[in-house]
Amino acid sequence: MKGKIALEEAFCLPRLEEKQKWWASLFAVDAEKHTKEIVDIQNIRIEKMDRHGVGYMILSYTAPGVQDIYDLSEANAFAVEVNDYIAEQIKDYPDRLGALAQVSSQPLSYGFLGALVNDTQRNDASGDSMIFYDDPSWDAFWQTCTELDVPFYLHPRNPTGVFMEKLWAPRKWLIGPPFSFAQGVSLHLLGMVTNGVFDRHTRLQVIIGHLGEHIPFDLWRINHWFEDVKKPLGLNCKKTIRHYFQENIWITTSGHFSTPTLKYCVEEITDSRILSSIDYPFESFEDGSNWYDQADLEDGKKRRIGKDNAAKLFKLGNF
Ligand code: GRE
Repeated sequence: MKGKIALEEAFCLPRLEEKQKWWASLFAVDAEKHTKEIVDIQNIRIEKMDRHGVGYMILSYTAPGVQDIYDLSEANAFAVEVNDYIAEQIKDYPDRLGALAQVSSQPLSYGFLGALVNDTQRNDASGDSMIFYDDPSWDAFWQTCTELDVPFYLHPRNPTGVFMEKLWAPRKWLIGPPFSFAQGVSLHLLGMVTNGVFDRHTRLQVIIGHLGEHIPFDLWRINHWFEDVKKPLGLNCKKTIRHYFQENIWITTSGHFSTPTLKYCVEEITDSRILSSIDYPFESFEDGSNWYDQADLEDGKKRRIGKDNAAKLFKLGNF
């Protein structure tokens, strides 16, 4: 399929290449290749886009990014540096490359298409304390997102502090994509649902990757327990979990290239809330694109998930 739009696609600042090499060594079989790909914006990436029919790519800064910096002025400075850098890198490719802003407390600027946050914000040096965005103190931020009418991508990050030590370190092979990433993001997103963020900000649009970070597979059970038990006990979010998945939440195919699983998600949450993505360079560009191109999916659905939904959500025009 030509003109696909991909939107969970990472880059890293070249000055942090060494740090990225270390990070890649934790996750990537070929850390050298991974590092080359993640610091590249205009060469390897665009060549792969041309080869695999990706018309437009929305880039975001790799995890944990700003969310790992607990000093506010340092966090602000890093967000500004990243945003300045990517704005400059993409400015000559308006038809091919867009970006999501890194945010700390600076306003969204540069015509970014939305913002991406890597799960919880570290709130101290130890990593024991973290900030979730389901607290009413973040209402002004959500209001800004809805006023600007831009979506917010809730991306995973690595566990920190005592949580890393007690829960994950003894089970280290579950850290990251096999399990901990989905656990972190699904806790955070369901916290936003149950703590009323989408009731206070009814137009807010939040995207989660990896075919919904396990939540779609539990929709029936979550819905049953919310509606039949937790609401009678006091849970007071106004709509059902299924409603929020129709009105506020989007999922992407990033890093989850399974046709039966995608079809299941289409059945549960419809093709109008799903966006194709790769998760490059954590996953291979070739695997993600070839899988999507060959997936046994009706043409209209393939087109909507492959590009039309993203073009509309990000106001990109026709692809
Ligand atoms: C990511 O998307 O940020 C990511 C990592 C490490 C491994 C896989 C992955 O940071 O998808």
